[in-house]
Amino acid sequence: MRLGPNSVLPANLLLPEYDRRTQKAGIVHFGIGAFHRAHQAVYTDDAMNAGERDWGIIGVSLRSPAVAEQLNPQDGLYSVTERSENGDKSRIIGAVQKVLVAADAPDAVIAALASENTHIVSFTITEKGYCRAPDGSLDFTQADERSAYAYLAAAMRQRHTAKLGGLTLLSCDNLAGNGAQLAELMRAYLERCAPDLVNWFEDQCSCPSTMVDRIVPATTDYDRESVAAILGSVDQAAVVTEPFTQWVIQDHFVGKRPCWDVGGAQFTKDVAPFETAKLRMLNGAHSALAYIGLQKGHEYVHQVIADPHILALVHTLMRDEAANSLQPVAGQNLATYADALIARFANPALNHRLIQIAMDGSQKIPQRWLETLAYHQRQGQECPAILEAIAAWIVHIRGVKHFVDDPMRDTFQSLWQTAGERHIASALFGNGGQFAQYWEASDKDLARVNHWVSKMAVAG
Ligand code: CS2
Repeated sequence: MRLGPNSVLPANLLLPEYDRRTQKAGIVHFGIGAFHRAHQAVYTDDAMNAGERDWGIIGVSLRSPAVAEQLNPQDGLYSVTERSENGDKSRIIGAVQKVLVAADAPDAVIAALASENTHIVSFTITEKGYCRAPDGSLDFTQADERSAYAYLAAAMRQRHTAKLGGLTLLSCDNLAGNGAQLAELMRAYLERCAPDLVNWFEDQCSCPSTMVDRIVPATTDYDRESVAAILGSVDQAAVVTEPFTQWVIQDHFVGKRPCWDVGGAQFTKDVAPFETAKLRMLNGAHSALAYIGLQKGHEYVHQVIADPHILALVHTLMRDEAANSLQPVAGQNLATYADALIARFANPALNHRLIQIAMDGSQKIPQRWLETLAYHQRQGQECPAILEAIAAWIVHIRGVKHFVDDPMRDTFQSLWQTAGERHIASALFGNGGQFAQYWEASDKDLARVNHWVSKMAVAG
């Protein structure tokens, strides 16, 4: 039996405590993958369990029907299972009302965005979903009529004409200054495609920054089976996650917002210290674990962290390199943070695949590694751990051992072909290199990376 409103579920399971049928949808969410379902949707469910109303979520997938096919037959219901050494703890989330596939139902997406009930549009579209050119500006070859920007612009026009209020656009992706970036990119889109809406957007809409954190491995068949054993129903939209969750949100909303703080979210004036620490320490270490671990033949994060050499490298990367590039604010203890991250990575029950983290490195490494490298370069300091990680990434993007899932895959293939093992690091990070705008490596750094690249390439 498939999970749905009529499922008979175990008595100890936490269920939505509000009448789902009478809730209006206050949120439209782009990119309703596992991360959103294990994170923002849970905070929204908590808020409605605490008595808030009309914060139902309409999920949007831009192209793929997969999540719609998982969730719609279940009336939007799904389970979140927290998995640790101590076992599994599941609950049912009722916040999601339905999923629209924009490519199939563009007008329904625009209508949802333009509805007077909608106050917040949130995003987990991954780094590449923002359609940025390498210099960070909007790339109009990607930002076409199938991008989130086009649906937003069409809806903004309707809201403007109908004299409805603006929207809060809430980026929940791992970008540095994600709100500010989204504001820039949206404005650039409007300037070209709907210039008469630019002022309305600037006056009526806001784009708060957020730091989101929860490790959510892609759901596997094994996960779905083990969750079915708990629920007594088959949940095609099940998500399995770690117990830890964190959400820090810049308190800059143009309309109403749910009391996400009842579920532990923090509203604050300035997210940057939390966001930068998370990107450079957690995500920076994650990417290093992924590329180095894959080189060494590992499959999961917890396996790599058990390797003493890599654990030492991750300590150096987090403490000496990432944390030392940050200015902690009151209440932020970066040493404790690093320890907590290592403990989370070591969760043996989670089975977080390295290849999942290795995806889209071109979109991730600027904010995870290169900003840290550039900071220390200005101070005249070295970052041996990140340099070793860079070498592992360079070997990864050659695509010999693993498929390179990255929008710059073709560029990387041809760079490797023309530059070869001896010059590839320079083609990427040397003067005029692909990523030199973020960090231009010194000759000494290049020599170090080259040394590692040839060592790792020999090791296979
Ligand atoms: C990971 C993140 O896949 C990745 O690149 O580093 O998804 C990470 O698990 C989350 O940011 C944790 O909050």
